[in-house]
Amino acid sequence: MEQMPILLFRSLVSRSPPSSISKSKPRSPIRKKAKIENSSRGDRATMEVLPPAEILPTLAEMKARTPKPMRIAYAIRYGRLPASAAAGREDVARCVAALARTYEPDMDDLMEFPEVALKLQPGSCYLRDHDEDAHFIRADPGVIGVADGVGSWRAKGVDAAAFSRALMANARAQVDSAVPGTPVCPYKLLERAYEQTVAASTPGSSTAVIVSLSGRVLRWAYVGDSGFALFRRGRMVHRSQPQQASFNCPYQLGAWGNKVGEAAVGQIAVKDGDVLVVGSDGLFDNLFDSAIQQIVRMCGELKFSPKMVADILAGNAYCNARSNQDSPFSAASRQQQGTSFTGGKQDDITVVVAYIVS
Ligand SMILES: [Mn+2]
Repeated sequence: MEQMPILLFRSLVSRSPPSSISKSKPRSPIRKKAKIENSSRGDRATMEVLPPAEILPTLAEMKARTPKPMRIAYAIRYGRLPASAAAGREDVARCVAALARTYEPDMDDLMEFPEVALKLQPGSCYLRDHDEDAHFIRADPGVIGVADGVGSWRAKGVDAAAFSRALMANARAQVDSAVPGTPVCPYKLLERAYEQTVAASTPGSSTAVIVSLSGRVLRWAYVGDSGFALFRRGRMVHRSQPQQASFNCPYQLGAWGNKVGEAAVGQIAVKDGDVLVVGSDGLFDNLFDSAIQQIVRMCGELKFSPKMVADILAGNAYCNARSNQDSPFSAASRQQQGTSFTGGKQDDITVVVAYIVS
């Protein structure tokens, strides 16, 4: 059976609201090492992961805004209630049907270039672990950047956040000093920001993604596993493919790292109503694409703001990182190195969600 993102499940299906979880009896702190060592024994199956305090208001609002028939429908879909719970409830049956609906992206739309310019309506959530991610958002002229400082510098006594922060600060400053109305080329922006960051002898290294919207075209440049996904009518229509040298070792920008010339670049025509999700690997290593899509779809149906979507995505990634559920990280490790652990990757989680609107 399809797995429901933990927080959605708890928030919508359980009787107690998420905010009451923190009132339950105290639990021992969860450490990453212990998690990986114990995970194969399955003894964390009933472990409860507390949602991060930052997103509790969003979870409470999500619960308040989700109609009861829809909550029952989710409980049926994910096996918490029998299908018979919809008997005689036309409202519940309608919600069950809505959840089962298949969304077909209209691929012809990808080639369409109508005249009206679109803009970004953004919101973000940053849940810190070592606080080495950095990001910036400029709704006008429509630029989003996310960078993730490579943590292994920490062991060498280097500030692992230095490169990601300087890279994003330099990129943001470039955007802010540009002549208004000038379209932003993500590759050139990343290149200049990188050159400035290296010229200042900034230590460390970082993965990075920059996306820009001008007119009706979304453009991108990225190095490593900071990435993005684009959704149309509830369906993922594009997803960046992480660049990595080996398992858990992404391409990275730095004085001695990969160069901007190795960046993946591209563009895609977008439509009014599309949803863009940009994030660090703290998001993409902890939530499968299917779960991200499910959350984007549900939040769209409930008319949530981009900020709420970002909170819910980040909150689910946070809980998955600390759970014993399989994750893209554990699945990739199994595939690439034959390991058997399940669970996610405890990490900084940066999520920027932007609605593309006219
Ligand atoms: Mn990371």
